[in-house]
Amino acid sequence: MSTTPEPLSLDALIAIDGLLTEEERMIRDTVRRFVRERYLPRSAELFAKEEFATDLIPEIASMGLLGASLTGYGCAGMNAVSYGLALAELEYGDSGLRSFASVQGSLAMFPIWRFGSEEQKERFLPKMAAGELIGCFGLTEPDSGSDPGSMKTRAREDGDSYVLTGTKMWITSSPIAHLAVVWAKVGDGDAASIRGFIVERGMKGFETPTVHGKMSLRASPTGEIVLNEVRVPKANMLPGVQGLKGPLSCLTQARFGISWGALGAARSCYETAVNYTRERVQFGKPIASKQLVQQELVGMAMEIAKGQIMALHFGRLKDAGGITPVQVSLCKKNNVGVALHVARTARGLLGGNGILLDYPVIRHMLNLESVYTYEGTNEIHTLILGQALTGHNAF
Ligand code: TGC
Ligand code: FAD
Repeated sequence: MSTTPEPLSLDALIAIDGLLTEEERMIRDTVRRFVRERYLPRSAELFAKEEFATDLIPEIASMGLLGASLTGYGCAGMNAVSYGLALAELEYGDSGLRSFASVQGSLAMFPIWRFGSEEQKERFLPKMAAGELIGCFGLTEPDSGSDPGSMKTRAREDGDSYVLTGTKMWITSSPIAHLAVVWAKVGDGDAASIRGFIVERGMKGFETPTVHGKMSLRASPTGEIVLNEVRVPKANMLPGVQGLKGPLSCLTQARFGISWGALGAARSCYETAVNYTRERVQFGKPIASKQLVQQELVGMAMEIAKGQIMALHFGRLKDAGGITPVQVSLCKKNNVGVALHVARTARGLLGGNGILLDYPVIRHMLNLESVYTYEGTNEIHTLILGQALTGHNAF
C-alpha cells in the first residue's frame, strides 16, 4: 500500500533555520507556540465579532514583543531579525495581532525612545513595554493620507501648554489607547513645523471614536482621534525632532516589521492551501495531484521564499546599521504584494470553502487589503523607489 509522503515545509525548503542564531530560533518558536495555542483557536470568532484580544496583552508583553527592538526602559533589545521573525508569527495568527505590536513598538514607543526627553522615556516606556499603557500613532487625517505634509491639525502655543485642534483618521488601537503620539503643525504658512505630542487619555477635548463596519482588520480596534482644543503641557512635546522626518522615521521602523509580518499571513494561506488540496478529491484524485494546482502552489512557495530571503537580507543589513528607507520600501512593497497574491490564490484553490471563516484564508486576504494600503500604499512605495532609481520625483 503506498502512502503519500508528508509535504516539505516552507522553512525546510528555504533552509532558514541554518541561517538563524539559536536565540532567533528560540524567539520564533516561542511566539509560534503562543499564536497556535492561544490565538488561533479564537481567531475566526474575534474577526467575526470585531473584537481585539485585549486579554492577551500581558502575555504578548511577557514575551518582550512590545518595543521589542528598543533598548533600555524595560524593552527586550531584540535584534532586527528576531523582531521580524516574531512579527511574522503574530501575523500568521492575524494581521490585527501584528498591527497591535507594530503600532505599540514602532509607532508609539519608538518616537518617545528616539525623540523624547529622559523624563518622557522614564515615565512612559517601561509601562508601555509591560503592556500597562497602550499607545497609538496619529498621523493620517480625513483629508491627508499619502501626503501627510498637508495635515490640518494645529498646535497653538499658549503659556506652558500647546492647544491641539484637529482630527486624525484610521488610527490603529486608538479606541483602547491610554496615550497617542500625535503629529501636528506649530505655526502658520511656510514657517509651520511638524512636531510630535504625547496626548494622554483624560485630557479634556481628547476623544477616540471607533470606526465600525470594517471588512478588513476586524480583530484590530481602529478609530479616530478627535482633538478639540486639547491643552497638552509643553513637557509632553517630543523635543528631539521637528519636520516630517519625525513621523517618517517611525514609519521606516514599522514598515520593516510589516515586510516580515505579511509573510506570516502568506505562510498561513499557503499551508492551508497545501493541506486542503491534498485532501480535496475531484475527478477521482486529490486536486494536489493536478498539474494546474501544483503550478499555483509552486508559484506561491517561490514568491514566499524570495520574500523571506529578501527580508532576512535586509534584517541583517539593519542589524549592521546600514538599511535605508528606500530598501525598506522595496521590502514592504514586495512582501505585502506577495502576501496578497498568495492569499487570493489560496482562496481560489479552496473553491467555495475559501470564502468561509472556517479557514484562515479569506480573513488573511481581507486583512492584507489594509496592509497593502497602510504604512504607505503600494503606489507610494513604487514612487519612493521610482524617485530613488531615476532621480525624478513623480509624486
Ligand atoms: P519629503 O520631502 O520626501 O521628506 C520630508 C523629510 O523627511 C525625510 N524622510 C524620511 N526620514 C526618515 N524616514 C523616511 N522614510 C523618510 N522619508 C523622507 C526627508 O529626508 C525630509 O527630511 P528633511 O530633513 O529634508 O526635512 O516628504 P514628502 O512630503 O515629499 O513626502 C514623502 C512621502 C510621500 C514618501 C511620505 O510622505 C510618505 O511616506 N507618505 C505615506 C504616508 C504614510 O505612510 N502614512 C502612514 C500612516 S501610519 C500607518 O499607516 C500605521 S498602520 C499601522 C498598523 O496598524 O500596523
Ligand atoms: P489616499 O492617500 O487618498 O490614496 C488613495 C489612492 O490614491 C491610493 O491608491 C494611493 O496609492 C493613490 N495615490 C495617492 N497619491 C498618489 C500619487 N501621488 N500618485 C499616484 N497615486 C497616488 N494612519 C495613522 O496615522 N495611524 C494608524 O495607526 C493607521 N492605521 C491604519 C489602519 C487601517 C486599518 C487603515 C486602513 C489605515 C490606517 N492608517 C493609519 C492610515 C493609512 O496610513 C492611510 O490609509 C494610507 O496612508 C493612505 O491614505 P488614504 O487612505 O488617505 O488614501
